[in-house]
Amino acid sequence: MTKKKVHEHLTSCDASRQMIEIAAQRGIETVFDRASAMRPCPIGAAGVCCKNCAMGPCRVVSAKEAGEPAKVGLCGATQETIASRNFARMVAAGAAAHSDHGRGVAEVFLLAARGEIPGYGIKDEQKLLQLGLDFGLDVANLSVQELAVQVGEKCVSQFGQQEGELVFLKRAPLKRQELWRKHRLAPRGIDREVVELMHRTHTGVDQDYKNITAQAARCALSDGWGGSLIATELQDVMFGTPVPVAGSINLGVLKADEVNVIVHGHEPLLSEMVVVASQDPDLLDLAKKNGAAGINVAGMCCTANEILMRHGLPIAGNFLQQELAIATGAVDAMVVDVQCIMQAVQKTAENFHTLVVTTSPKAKMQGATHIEFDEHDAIATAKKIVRAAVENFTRRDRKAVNIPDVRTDMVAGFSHETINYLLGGTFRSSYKPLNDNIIGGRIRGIAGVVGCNNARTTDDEPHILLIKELIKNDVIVLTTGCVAMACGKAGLLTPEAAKHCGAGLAEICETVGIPPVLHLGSCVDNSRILMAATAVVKEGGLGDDINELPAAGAAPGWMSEKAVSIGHYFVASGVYTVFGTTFPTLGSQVYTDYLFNGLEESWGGMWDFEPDPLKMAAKMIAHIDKKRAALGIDKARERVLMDMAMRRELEAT
Ligand code: NFS
Repeated sequence: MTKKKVHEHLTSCDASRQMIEIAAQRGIETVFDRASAMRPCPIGAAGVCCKNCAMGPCRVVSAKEAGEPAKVGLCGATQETIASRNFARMVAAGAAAHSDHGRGVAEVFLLAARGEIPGYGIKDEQKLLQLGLDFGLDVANLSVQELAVQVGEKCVSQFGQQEGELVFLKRAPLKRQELWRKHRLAPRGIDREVVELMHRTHTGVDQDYKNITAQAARCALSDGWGGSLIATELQDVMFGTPVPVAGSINLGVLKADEVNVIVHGHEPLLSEMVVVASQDPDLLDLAKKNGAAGINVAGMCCTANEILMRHGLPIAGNFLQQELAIATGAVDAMVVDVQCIMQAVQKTAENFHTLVVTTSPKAKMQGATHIEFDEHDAIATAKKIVRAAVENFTRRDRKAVNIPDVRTDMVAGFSHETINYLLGGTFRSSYKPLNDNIIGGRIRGIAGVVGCNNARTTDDEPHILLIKELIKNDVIVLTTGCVAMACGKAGLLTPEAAKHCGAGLAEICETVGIPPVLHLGSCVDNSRILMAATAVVKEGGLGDDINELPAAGAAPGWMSEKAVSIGHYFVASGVYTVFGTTFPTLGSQVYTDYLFNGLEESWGGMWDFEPDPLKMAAKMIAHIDKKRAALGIDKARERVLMDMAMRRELEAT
């Protein structure tokens, strides 16, 4: 294979391909090089390496692989126990990451509500009111500020709550709530479930894989219906609930003649302020003095989704593009906070003038410049960072700049509230039109396609193949995270993408003017998908619980522990959820079989694994059709299809 061919296989993104080529020419190592130089450990990848005590690590490979009887660990732990513990610990780490993000937002929200920090305010009073009602507050007799303080206190208390249930569980369909109670899956408090899961997976504690899986669900639910939901809701109240907004995406959004600041990571607390600082007249003057035409703020990873949805600011790229962005030589500062930041960005930056700025006390990086985010004076921190970028612009080597001329238009910002308005109209906002179209068969079902990019598969490719196949089959897609960005790059986030749809979905998109793939935000915003699914159930006509909906979830290119937590809370909420690329329990047949086939009976949702995106689509569609048949609405779709076929036949004659 020629070098070019090798690179073509790495990504389906044009801009990335160009930059991989340029990085290779310059001898700059990237994740793609490291992925080809190092194979994943097959035992660890399959979930059967136990390193939870110092008698190990014990590698409990199956008889078939090792040519000998299935082993147990030194303590006697079986494959299924070890695989479930490893799986559960991924859930715990993922839930902790999302929830700690949520806690950070809640703390800043509370400080802002108390008037202790400048710069943050209330942008969505309606949502604040809703939160007040969720917490049973006396909303009628409280001022906005009093309400904000009480909501902030209640949200913060959800993390340390020891008894009872998380308040937002009440938003779920009643049947789901009862199921959670019956199976003891209802989370008591967010931190408590993470701690208990870590305890139970310590060596010599919980030995029953089913029991471990249930606690993993309780922990994951404390993420989806707790920490993540709190993050989403409070960010909306503070920064505004997203409405559809046009933007552009890919490395081509970087500007050769402007100061480029990339905000990379997850928490919008600081990036919102960086946006404000980039418009500061003094800093703009300084930029001009330094020879720049302006200050260009672009996002990366989930921070990108946040600033696009709320400000229409461009997205430089998704997870696997972070080193490639720096390799353009045009990034004056990459500002990072927490999660999904490769340590390699600093090494890449050392080939250029790029300043990597860490901002969180939780996430420092050797060699990077640390400018700690002080929420008491967020604007001052943001200005300091932007000033550093502007000053650094003078050090840019213009001859080393290579910005691929690749960018795509997209529409983002479909909160579940917006879907309500768009489909039902401002005066009769409701999910009824969506439900009616599902019942009538124009829309076959709903898919949530979310998650990361993984250097073990062709970058972006499985997401796009899967989603094109789904929309071709009239399945409307809700997306978040790095998959949402992959869709943006591939042009699937515009109403024109209706051309890829089946006749039924195309008709809806054309009538309403929406893309067939709706960008709902960052990964914590998967909570919006839960809310949308719940709204569809509550609208009526499609069953009484989420597991009765003609719906399915997928993460074709997942890589982070957060994705496992997300997957598990979707499964525990009743969703059939398929992962691609790899699955972390395959070394234990017993445990994998339990996740794939054993859970459905009690929870209504279950896991699956399918690395081929087209087969993955077929499985999701088969599940959707099974649910349509159970609801008795399969006939409606057959009629619609017949109508279309007849119409085509008529047109042909
Ligand atoms: Ni989600 Fe967002 Fe991307 Fe994966 Fe990372 S940025 S929180 S974990 S890689 S989708």
